[in-house]
Amino acid sequence: MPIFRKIILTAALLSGISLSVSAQPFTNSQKREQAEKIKEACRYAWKGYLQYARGFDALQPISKTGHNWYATSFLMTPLDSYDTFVLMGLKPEAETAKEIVLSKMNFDVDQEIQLFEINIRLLGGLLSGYELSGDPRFLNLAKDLGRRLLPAFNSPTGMPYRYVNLKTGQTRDAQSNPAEIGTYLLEFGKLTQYTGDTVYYRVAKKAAFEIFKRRSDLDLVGTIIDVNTGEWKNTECQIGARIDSYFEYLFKAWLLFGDEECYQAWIIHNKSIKKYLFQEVPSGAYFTRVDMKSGKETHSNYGALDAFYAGILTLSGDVETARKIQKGNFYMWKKFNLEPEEFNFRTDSVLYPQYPLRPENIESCFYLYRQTKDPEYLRMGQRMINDILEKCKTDAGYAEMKDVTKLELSDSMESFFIAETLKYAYLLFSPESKLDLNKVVFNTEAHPLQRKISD
Ligand code: DMJ
Repeated sequence: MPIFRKIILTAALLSGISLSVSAQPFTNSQKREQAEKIKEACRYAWKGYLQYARGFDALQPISKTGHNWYATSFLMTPLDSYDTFVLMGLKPEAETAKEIVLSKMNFDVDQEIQLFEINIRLLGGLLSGYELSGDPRFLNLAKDLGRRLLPAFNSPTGMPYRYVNLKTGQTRDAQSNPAEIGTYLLEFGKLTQYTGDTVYYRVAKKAAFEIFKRRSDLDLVGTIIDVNTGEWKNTECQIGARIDSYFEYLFKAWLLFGDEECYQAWIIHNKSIKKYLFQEVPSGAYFTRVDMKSGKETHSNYGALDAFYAGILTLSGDVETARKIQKGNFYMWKKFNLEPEEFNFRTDSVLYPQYPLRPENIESCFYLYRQTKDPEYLRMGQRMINDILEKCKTDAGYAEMKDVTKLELSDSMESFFIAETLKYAYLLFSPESKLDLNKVVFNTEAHPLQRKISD
């Protein structure tokens, strides 16, 4: 039996969870209609990019201009979007995105880049692009980029600096965080598979385990750490910004490569996350923030990024906890009709009101629906994606919400909107045959990576 199903079924049996539906099922034609609507939105967002920002990293959908992260464009939107177009069967869009990337991408530039973002969006996108298309030019670019990222790991601890120059290898910024240190296992593991060079997985794993070995006696980690000294600079533990994908990759490195040490590390962290961070209040369950040493609550903030953890719990077989968290996730969405970046789940008040088109809440719905087939998650996903498509639409694409309480838009459409938000929403309403979760693992930017090398 495939491992994913095996974990799920065993966990469901052990916890006595009923997999039966608890609400009216969606008909296939309702699902198809919703999937088509999302596909159409994807075409629309891409059309805006091509018309106003072709060749740039991203579209600014209000000023109708292009935006680059750095002095030179790294074609974030076309590369991040390519596999979404392939999964949606949008052939002309996929061809154009591929052509833009393969004809223009150049990493031989004297440019300092942020390691984490370039890894999850570009390296992840190139690797999934290669696996989906078989075009070796994607793989050659991935190898070239991977080699240029390696100098970042030359710190006294082996934890990477936040920035590295693609040409000179010069590094900068030792004040980093678990997410920016521990989110390379999947992409670098794939590079090791494809190049035969063990250095990639070795540095990625060392970096993640340098964090793990500095966990507190409570098995928690902090938010900021100095990669030169290995000293924690901020000891607040939470599962959102700056830590999130460190936990995600420990679990997924096991799912993708069968790495038992990563799995054990995740089990240890997850046990403590559930013990010290998990909180139930009348509106639902949330993960709070605590000091990594005392376990005492520091801030009862919860937000859009934290919502991903229900998906990881689902993948790990803990559907019972995932369902509770998803109830909180959806409450946060409904309360503001678009989730805020952070709110205080104890006082029910907004802390950071923006919504930059993030995917995590819908992503968790996708995993929960795949596992339970409970139409409740289709309803949640439908409400969320339709809110986005209605409230964030502009003449040229979709825009970030500056303030969910005032419905004011701001001039940005992040590349993860097509890469992740629309992809997970589409997959939620599509037949399972579109994407087999036994065969792929999504990186944290929703780039599907195959569990076996196909050539
Ligand atoms: C994405 O770039 C990735 O999902 C990352 O792990 C977190 N932030 C954004 C989406 O919200």
